[in-house]
Amino acid sequence: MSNQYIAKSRRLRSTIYSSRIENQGVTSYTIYNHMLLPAGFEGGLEETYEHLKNHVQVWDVAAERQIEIKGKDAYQLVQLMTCRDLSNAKDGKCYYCPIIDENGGMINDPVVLKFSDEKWWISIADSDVMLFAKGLAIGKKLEVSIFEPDVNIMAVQGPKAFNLLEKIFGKEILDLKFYNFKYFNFQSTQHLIARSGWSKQGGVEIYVENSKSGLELYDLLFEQGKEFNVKPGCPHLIERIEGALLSYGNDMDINDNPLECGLEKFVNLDTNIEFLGKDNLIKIKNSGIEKKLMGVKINLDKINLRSAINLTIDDKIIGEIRSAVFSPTFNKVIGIAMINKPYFTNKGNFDIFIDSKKYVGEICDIPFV
Ligand code: THG
Repeated sequence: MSNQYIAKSRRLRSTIYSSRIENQGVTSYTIYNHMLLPAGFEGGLEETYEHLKNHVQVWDVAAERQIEIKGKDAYQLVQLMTCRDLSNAKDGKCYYCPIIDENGGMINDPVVLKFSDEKWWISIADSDVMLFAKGLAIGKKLEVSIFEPDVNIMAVQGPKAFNLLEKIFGKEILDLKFYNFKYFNFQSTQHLIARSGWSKQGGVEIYVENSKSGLELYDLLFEQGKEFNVKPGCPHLIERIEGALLSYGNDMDINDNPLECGLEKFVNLDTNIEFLGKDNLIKIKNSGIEKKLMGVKINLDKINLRSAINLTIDDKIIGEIRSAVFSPTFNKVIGIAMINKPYFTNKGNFDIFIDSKKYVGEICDIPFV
């Protein structure tokens, strides 16, 4: 098999950190929101996994783009797009929100930041939410402006994240609560920092608006982080599957609704908010879902999924595996699969064929335990 390279261009946008990570051992990229998102670093998947779980990493996640919704009708538009009730949302808080279409299909699963009723950021996964928002706003004649501000997130993740952050920002950073955000002073500027991030190891995300100062901060994190064994990193396939953090476009897409994706915690059908797809989601809830995202474990020591693979019982398709990786913790391949009714309640065994060889797996709950 040959190795291919991504031909970089203006359209596949670089980030303000690209030149840094390319001197720090980035080995692969994926494309996310038309932007480079690092996908691997020197050392390989298992070594970087151990490192993330024991130390601290700084990630270039600038591809988690912000869509700013600003103006008199900003709340109305944000609420129109999500089934999560944001009517009591507080300024300075983050909300994980399914964005759905008129059928209840998943458009995106962003983190939404509320600054005020009239200013929100939607920190999107990989789909063109800005265009969807603009269409809705134009159709509904809403008084809003919608644009992508120049914000480049770097995440600081890992069990030693706060040891490092405290050295730079002082004790105040330790008081930041999960899914809250605040501006913190750094040299002569301020940076928005949220206690969040796409790992279960703890840490923050720094929403860099001033790139010169952001790069100074990036460099300082590495200088001050030496004693904590800081390394560059990126969202980690093993860690995120073990923690069941969903990846839009991989685990779910517009053909799946949030109830099927296990996101019922973020679906509010009993209040009087107005959002697209509400009637359909109520119908789906009443009749019950036909498929559900579940965990799977397979007796295999490696896998490289490029597309979904069917799972079968006695040659009958019972679902498909959508993300998978070998987990050193479980010493098996683990994955996230969309499983048809009634198999998602039975949690039995299934067969999977890879390179025409048959392997056996079992359905389980996520997060994996
Ligand atoms: N941070 C920011 N923006 C993002 C992501 C992020 N945009 C793209 C992508 N990630 C969006 N997807 C997710 C998926 C899961 C979570 C966050 C963003 C997540 N979930 C928590 C969990 O499952 O533990 C639950 C959060 C809650 O309880 O409210 O963190 O990572 N800025």
